[in-house]
Amino acid sequence: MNTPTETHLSAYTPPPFLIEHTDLTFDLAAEATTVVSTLKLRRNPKAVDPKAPLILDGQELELVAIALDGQPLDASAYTVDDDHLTLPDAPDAFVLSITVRIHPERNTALEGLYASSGNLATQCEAEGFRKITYYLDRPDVLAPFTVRLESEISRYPVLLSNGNPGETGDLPSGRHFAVWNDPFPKPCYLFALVAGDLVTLSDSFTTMSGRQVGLRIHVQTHNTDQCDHAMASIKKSMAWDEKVYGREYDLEVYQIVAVDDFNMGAMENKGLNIFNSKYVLARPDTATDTDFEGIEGVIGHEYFHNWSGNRVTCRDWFQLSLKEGFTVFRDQEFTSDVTSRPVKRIEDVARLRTFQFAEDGGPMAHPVRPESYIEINNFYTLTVYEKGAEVVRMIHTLLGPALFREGCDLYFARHDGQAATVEDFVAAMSAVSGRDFTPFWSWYRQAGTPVVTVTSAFDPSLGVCTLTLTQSCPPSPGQPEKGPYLIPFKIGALGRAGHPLALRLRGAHTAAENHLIELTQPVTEVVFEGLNEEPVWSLNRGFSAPIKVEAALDEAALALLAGSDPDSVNRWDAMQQLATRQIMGLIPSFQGRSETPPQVSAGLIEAFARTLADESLDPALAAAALTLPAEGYLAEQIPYGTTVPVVDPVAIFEARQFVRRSLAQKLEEHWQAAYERTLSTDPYRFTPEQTGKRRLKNLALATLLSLPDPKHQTMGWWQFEDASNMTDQLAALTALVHNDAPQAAAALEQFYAQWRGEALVLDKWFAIQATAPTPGALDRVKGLMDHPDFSMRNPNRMRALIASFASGNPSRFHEASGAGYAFLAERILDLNETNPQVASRLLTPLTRWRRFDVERQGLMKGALERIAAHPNLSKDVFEVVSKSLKG
Ligand code: B3K
Ligand code: ZN
Repeated sequence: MNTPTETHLSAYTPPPFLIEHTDLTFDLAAEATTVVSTLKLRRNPKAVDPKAPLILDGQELELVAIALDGQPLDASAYTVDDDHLTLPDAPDAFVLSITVRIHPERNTALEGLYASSGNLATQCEAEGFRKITYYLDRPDVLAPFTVRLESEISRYPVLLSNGNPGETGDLPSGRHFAVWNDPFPKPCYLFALVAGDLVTLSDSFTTMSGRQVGLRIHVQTHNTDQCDHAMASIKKSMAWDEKVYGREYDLEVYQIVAVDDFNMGAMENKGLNIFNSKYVLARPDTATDTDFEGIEGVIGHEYFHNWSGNRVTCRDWFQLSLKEGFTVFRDQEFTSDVTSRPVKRIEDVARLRTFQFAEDGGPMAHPVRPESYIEINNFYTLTVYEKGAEVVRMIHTLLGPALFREGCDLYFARHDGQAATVEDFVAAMSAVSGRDFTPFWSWYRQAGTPVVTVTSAFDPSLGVCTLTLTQSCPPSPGQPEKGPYLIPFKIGALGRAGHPLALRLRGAHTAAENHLIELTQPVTEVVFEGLNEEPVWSLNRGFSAPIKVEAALDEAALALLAGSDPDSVNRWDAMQQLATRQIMGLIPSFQGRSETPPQVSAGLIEAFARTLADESLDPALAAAALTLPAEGYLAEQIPYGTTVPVVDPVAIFEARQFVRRSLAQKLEEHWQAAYERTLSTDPYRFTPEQTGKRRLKNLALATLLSLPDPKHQTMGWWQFEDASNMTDQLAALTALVHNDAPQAAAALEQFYAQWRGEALVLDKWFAIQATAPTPGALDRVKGLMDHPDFSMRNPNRMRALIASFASGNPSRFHEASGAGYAFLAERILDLNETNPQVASRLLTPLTRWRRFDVERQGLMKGALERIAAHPNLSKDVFEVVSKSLKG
């Protein structure tokens, strides 16, 4: 293989040609589809070279015909290679007509036009349109589209594309056609078409200016009873974007199609969103609370893209976070408003700290706005999405909600119909606030997680407390030195009795319980005066910046914050820190490096007891506080560097399990009481009240089942059998299987028999078995690969088994033999050619090889080297493997 080339942000130039109108005609069939494109082209007055050739992108296309202004082009007038069609002497303005043939049925990469369950669907972002026809496949070339679809009626009765519906009709020989017009200029990555045997559920929404918009969800016949929640979510999203951002929908119809084979979650194609069915289908008995929340959030996300992404799109793929970070921020706020703000924030913070921080510390670390890539699909990351959202959130914090809204309005007004940059977004925020964002830019340009170290010096005689805040950021690949960040750091403090302290800054006249300190220098000193007692600091409240905070808070201080901090995130975090310290402290005992028998501290037990007994606490927040930090988060707490200590996933698992069992045993009655008081016979509803109770109840169940006690196991079995909703049924099944209860096998069998016809539920059945930390996990996974319901080709099913095992079962995946690594490497090579995007994602656990002991390092590196040596590596896999071995 030739080494793939890198694309650099610094090499951006405007497109040499623009497209004034795009006209497409499809003659659709899975075996062979013919695409006729008619492009109205003209030279871009902003082109660097006014004589540049026209170079269209195209891959895996059979060129059938090509004509310029209606005249067939002579073969000498153009060249074709694997990736391009080039016209060296293109005129200044002309119409180019190209006919190509493609083969959706052979498309296993699920990018471009492909077949799924007998239907046809597209996925074009980032660079999939070039697999449909020759085109200027870059986001800064925008055109209105007219699309005509033709097919057999019986095979594809429903024909959909972007925009507003146009003419439809029958054709001879049992065929029909449909025309779609999208008046809003768009880049081709937002193009979509769907053809298939689908049922359409219709509803409508009246926009703030009184226009009626048709809402349509298209699904396979057997799924029609699982769309109510999705439809309600669309309406909520539309109403929310009007209320909070003043953004109105712009077409006559808004459509969603659910497909079973999809590489990621969903896609915001203009007016025709295509979704992984996982993010559409839900019924109380088939979907969990988490699924319901995921659907609402993803529907919101894709809908919000209509403005942040579609009406204003990205100039180039380096600007990806311009639409993704911003839209994640928007969907997070939406979910906060329609569910529970503190619970949502805690979930997001936990995910960011566990997964994004790990990415930031690994070989694939990159800034929110990367400077180069080999394969852009590798950059749809937690950094671009979740850290990108945190960056927007910090702007929101610095400006306050009113100015932030003004900034958004200005950004949309200035750039509607354009392809914009991160600079444009920040410039709008700067214009409305008069603020200089120069010191803020580190967040977009530097990779890595900044660390803020806090020391506090209290002088009781003067009543003065000095906080010294020191920021730094560790090196990351290609960025050995980092400049300082502008960090919005929210703080408050409690007195020893747990009451909030009013804090007065030196020189200020008034005191406040909350302060927003802007750190811009490597070291900042802040002095508070008039204090009667030493403050217990509550730092980075609300997780106001995506950083690591290092402060030497003792156990008593953490216990105080865990019980009394008015900031929900920090109250939760204090409990996490208590538990983290406890578990980390026990690791040596489980590595045979400590003589003293392991023991759980009285302080932690007391803190858990208090939380469990506090009936006034929101059950959802109680559950969050009582959930032990995830193994991945614990691994993150071990310092980075080449010397010991190193991550030992087996000892982490055992230490965590020991703490869980000890808390179960010592507080058995508390857990039992919490379980009983959260039981309910109310019919299932997806409300914050109900989901909070179920969460606490199912945490209590899982904790109790960690004790091998027949009484609890029987309780688990009853819940499994009696459950009236999937949240409770799945929680019981997981508790039985993961704790190896005697009922586990029967429950698995019964669950399979009950749900074998529901693909999404069956995914859960595979995932539970793949993540069970019980012995023989790898053999189980291998065995399940032979199950008649398993398929490597369906991304959801593949992830349910393979990715769940590799990323969700660390103690078994990392078994010392290295068999897990060898297994994963084989699966990656399996998918390398058929579905490179998905293959590349599977690499994540192996990229972290430097964090482990010498033996594991050798085995993981060996697995990576085996992949690297493969002769036909896709760009996707090549990039991640080579950066992992180097970085
Ligand atoms: N924009 C799409 C993601 C496309 C991924 C391409 N590999 C979904 C989203 O973020 O809304
Ligand atoms: Zn998105």
